Amino acid sequence: MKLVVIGLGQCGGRIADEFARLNKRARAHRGMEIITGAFAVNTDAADLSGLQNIKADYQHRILIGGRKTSGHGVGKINELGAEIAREDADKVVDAIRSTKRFFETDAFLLVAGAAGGTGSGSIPIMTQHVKERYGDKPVYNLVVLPFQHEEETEERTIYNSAVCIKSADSVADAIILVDNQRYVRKDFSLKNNLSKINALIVEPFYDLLCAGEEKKARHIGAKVLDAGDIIQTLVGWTVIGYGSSRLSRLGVSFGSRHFRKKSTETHKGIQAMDEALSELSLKCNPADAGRALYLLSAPAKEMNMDLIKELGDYLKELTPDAIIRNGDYPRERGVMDVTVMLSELNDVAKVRHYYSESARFIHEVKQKQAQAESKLKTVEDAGKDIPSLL
Ligand SMILES: Nc1nc2c(ncn2[C@@H]2O[C@H](COP(=O)(O)OP(=O)(O)OP(=O)(O)O)[C@@H](O)[C@H]2O)c(=O)[nH]1
Ligand SMILES: [Mg+2]
Repeated sequence: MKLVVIGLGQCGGRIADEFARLNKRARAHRGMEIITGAFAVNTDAADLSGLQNIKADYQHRILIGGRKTSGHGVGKINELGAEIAREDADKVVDAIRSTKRFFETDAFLLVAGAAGGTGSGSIPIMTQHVKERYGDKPVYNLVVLPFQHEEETEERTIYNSAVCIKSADSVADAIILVDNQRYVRKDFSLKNNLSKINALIVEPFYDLLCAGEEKKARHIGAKVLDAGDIIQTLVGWTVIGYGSSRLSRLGVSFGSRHFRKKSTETHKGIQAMDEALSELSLKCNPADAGRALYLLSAPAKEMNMDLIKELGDYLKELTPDAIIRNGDYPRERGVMDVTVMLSELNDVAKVRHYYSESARFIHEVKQKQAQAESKLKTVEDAGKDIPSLL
């Protein structure tokens, strides 16, 4: 599958840059392209200069809102991010049109952090414009949810997130939710290592995007998971996960029909799928998924249809209502990898939490405003007989 990736704001831009890196890796190691164009859009010129893999020209690193922000961002006011996106959307749409191999693109992926200003405000607006202009291709969003400490210390964090995801949900074909806090849980030192987190966020996309682009027979599975399968799976709220089991050399000494080898393979496969499910990009209940997919990637000799079926049965138990698509991807690396996507989730606790907390926030803001106005009125009343110099 080939994507055009557009990163909005600092978080979005850096993750788009990471996708550009993924494409370089696919080109160097697998001789294929998985990203037809990578763009970063920001109101902050310094953030754009810090990127490493996205082409450095103004058509790939796109500065918007120059007059309004003088190149310094919108300071977490996502309404302003949205307004600027509305004014400058054509700049972005025109740049996409210049993508060299645009005709090969299967879908768009727009990326942003929900809690900021530029990315949070502009992602729904840009999604709308891209959809209007390129109606025949699906447009997906990847939205990064804030760390817990941000939710606790900055009032606007939750409100921005709620407004961003609600708006994105009304325009995007699917929203892949990624919770920053999940990566800290895994390894606390990551809290201050955003680039490491970004690498972990994009990693599950590598095999997923590559599998359908293989041209060499020895890397083409019995059941190829291609762009069509992914597009059929991606609808509404979505999460993604990735797990890996190291293969011991032991397996090689048995013939492929040996019962011990088969049970080892199954065990390793289930172990990788368990990891993928416990490391999903956002905590959710798999039973709420309406669609799911899994991709098994391992050396050809370690894979067989039984293993794929057993993984399918296992996932079906956890997602009884989901239509499940799958694929196998023969790659030699001494590991067995499983990528899982759960989509069309009909309930996401975190989304509900943002919505209900924001409703309270809006109420509190209104109350505070009313209080402030009445205090101001008291001061004005007290000074009404004082002469003014103006
Ligand atoms: N995973 C990840 N999250 C990031 C990164 N940079 C920022 N964030 C998160 O994104 C949110 C802030 O959004 P930013 O992208 O910094 O904001 P912006 O879109 O540039 O908007 P303004 O700076 O307000 O104009 C916070 O929740 C951050 O934790 C990053 O590189 N990776
Ligand atoms: Mg910024």
